[in-house]
Amino acid sequence: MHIYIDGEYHDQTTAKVSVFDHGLLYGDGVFEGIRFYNRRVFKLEEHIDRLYDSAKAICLTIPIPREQLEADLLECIRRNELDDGYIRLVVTRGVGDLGLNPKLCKTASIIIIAAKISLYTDELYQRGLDIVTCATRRISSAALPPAVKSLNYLNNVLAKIEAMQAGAAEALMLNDQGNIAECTADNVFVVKRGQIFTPPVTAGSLRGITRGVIFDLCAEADIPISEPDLTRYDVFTADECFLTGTAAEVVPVVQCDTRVIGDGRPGPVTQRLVKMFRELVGKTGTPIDKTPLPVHIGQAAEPATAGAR
Ligand code: PXG
Repeated sequence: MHIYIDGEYHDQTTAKVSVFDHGLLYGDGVFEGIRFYNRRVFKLEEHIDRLYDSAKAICLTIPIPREQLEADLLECIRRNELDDGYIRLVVTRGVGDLGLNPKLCKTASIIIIAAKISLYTDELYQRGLDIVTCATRRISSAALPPAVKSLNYLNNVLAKIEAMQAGAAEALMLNDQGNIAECTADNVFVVKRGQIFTPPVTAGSLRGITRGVIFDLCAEADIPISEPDLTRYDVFTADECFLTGTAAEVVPVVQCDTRVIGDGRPGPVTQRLVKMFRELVGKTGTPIDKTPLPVHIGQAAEPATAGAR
């Protein structure tokens, strides 16, 4: 594995960060999880935009321009010789003092890992997930803007532990008002009488890029979609439910807190969106391979020297 750290490549055993890195000491940093399919990076611009926005929101300067970061990311995938996979792009505050003050960290560190990922088994995608509501509430947006994809995932990790302890695949996280925010790394959608509903991002969810794709697909397929506040009742009584995320993609949910959703099988709207999503990821995205410069017919491939003229 070729892992990028601040412009240099390391293998898995030598790819290390300092114990003084504030990403480790304080969870001070931001990240993105990005997929590539069929040698194309899915929604690269959107992920890079979100990364720079997250960084800006926490006053973190990413030390290279976005064009350079994109080029480095594509190079990292090429070096790892993968056609399909997952990128973890991390920007930490960098090495500093044993104190919170981020000003003492001279430069942010950039890490790029390209690897394979599979979150759930094929069988779970076919059958659908069981989820449970967890007692851990989503951190209030007044405490930490949920739009910032920060290295602070303890809130989500605690929720995931609760789900695992209950034998469920995912945890449904509520906000301080008791409305649905999201799952631990996925946005939540319900289908009722042919319409799709998902919580507004102001309810405490990340503005997921896959969530955005669902809005685009709904527009294309003429499926009404809106963002009202949702409660557990809406999930229990939904005809269908599904989750979206870069890692999870689009995954059906068939049970929540022992209530069977719909007829207990992935529903037609979910299946249609899964199919549309699969088609989209297969045919769109930023090519990993460098595009060769066009050679125009009748034009010499080599530039003519002065003497030849
Ligand atoms: N909510 C949260 C809290 C997330 O972390 C999503 C929603 C879905 O967003 P996207 O943009 O991916 O549609 C996420 C995404 C991982 C992993 O390794 C986590 C995410 C993405 C990729 C990998 O657990 N979180």
